[in-house]
Amino acid sequence: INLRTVYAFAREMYPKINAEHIQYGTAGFRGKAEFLDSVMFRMGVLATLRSRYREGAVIGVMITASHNPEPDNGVKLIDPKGEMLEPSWETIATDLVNVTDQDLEQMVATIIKDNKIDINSSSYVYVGMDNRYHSPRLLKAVADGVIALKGNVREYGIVTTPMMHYFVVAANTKEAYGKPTEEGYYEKLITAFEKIRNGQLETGNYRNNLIFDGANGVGARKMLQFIKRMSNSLNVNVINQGIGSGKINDECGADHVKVKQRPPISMPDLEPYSRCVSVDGDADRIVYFFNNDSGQFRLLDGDRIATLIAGYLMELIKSCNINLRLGLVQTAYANGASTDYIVNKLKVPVSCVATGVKHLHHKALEYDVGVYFEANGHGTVVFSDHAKLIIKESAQINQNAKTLLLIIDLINETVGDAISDMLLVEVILSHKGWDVKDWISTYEDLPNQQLKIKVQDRNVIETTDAERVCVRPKGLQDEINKVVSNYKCGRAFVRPSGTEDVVRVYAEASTEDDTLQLAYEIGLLVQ
Ligand code: 16G
Ligand code: ZN
Repeated sequence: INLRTVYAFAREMYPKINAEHIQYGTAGFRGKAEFLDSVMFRMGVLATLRSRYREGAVIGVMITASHNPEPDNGVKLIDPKGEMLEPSWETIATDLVNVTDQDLEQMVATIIKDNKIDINSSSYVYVGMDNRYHSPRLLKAVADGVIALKGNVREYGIVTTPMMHYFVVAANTKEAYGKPTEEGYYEKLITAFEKIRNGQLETGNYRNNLIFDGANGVGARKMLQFIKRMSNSLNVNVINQGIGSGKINDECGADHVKVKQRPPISMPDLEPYSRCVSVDGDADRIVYFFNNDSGQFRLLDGDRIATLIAGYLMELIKSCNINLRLGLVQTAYANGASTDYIVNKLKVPVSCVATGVKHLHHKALEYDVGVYFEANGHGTVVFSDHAKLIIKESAQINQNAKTLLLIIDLINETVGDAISDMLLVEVILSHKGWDVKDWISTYEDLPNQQLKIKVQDRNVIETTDAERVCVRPKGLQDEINKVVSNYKCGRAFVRPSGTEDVVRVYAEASTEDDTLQLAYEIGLLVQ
């Protein structure tokens, strides 16, 4: 391969037009779509190098800006087992997109040499995108990056982020994980879901109807595909489907519902306590919500989903008479009441880690069965090989262990998957015969408040202990402690955002007024 081609390609078709330094962060590269062409081309190059480095294993590339507004886009690489890109390659990615067009050829050569990559070996890159109008253009740039290095590329078109993770794992796994196709994905989830439901559609207070807010994103399209393929196991009414004038994530979707604490636009008139869900623009986050009989909006966020799933799995495992270590992983944003409920009522051990999916995922792998969720609705469950083996053995004699095996099939273990999470929640609610009123009455959330504080340099704030303790600037934590001690059930922390140029403040206390006051006082300390 002549690296000159790469250089010529880049200069001719994907010149770097923005000199601003950008960094491969928790969400990969994100920004205004018009500046991303050269980034995409180079990520196609990098994915091909990564595939060759991993001896030809399939590497995934997902083009999306998730819950961001429509003008934004972004790109993330998926490693062979469906996990996020390895941290040392995040640094390589950052270096590669920041060099000038003139230095690109040299940079590629350096990456090849440093990592001892056989440039003539085979490679495979899978690429998919969300339904933003600039995504097809950016997908072509990624594909051209692959082709510049004479790699193989498979284009999936419009898919959810978790679908891309599924395709990569399915392609790289030798055992029967599922087919690396869109149909294979539907088939795996729907088969598991319908086997678990076993024709039982409504039990106790559980009703079979659901409003699904698709955020005008790809989740809406895929939900419609699910509905087409499901026998009547679930009646889903999809709103914000992304047709007409609706913009992705605009006044709708999981982020809007969680942050603004109100329903999305285009809601039909509903009976009180009707079950509704919102997913985000690329369908890797989900929250539930409803209105009660006084018309008050109530949210069932990631914490609620996590406690529901962990409690159910705990029960199921106990009923199989098998011994597996189950744990729940949260972040500092988890409502204190949820942690209290899961530790003291359900007796499930909880660990707390720093914000960002990769930290949660990593920690969850330490358990036999690790449930993890961020309060914003991103989460899943991971099962160790040991756990799978034990459950399989038990399934030969135990019906509940058989159900557990189906649950494993229903779960997208690689990453949070809004649709898979939703199907799991539906299974649990129907099993318990619960409506949303039953679900929300398991515990009472503490009032909580978040603030964004603009500062000169957010990185002067350094934290430890899963972001719950501030170690720098010196003395700040003592001041925070002093303020917090004046509030009943008070808890607060500050951390620099990983995605915006702000410091975030989180506060919770026993009353709404106290919470507002506490957040305000902590905000003053940071400013
Ligand atoms: C990213 C993270 C998300 C986290 C958020 C926090 C991934 C895939 N996404 O979107 O998990 O909640 O950042 O943003 O890891 P912040 O640092 O600005 O608060
Ligand atoms: Zn997302």
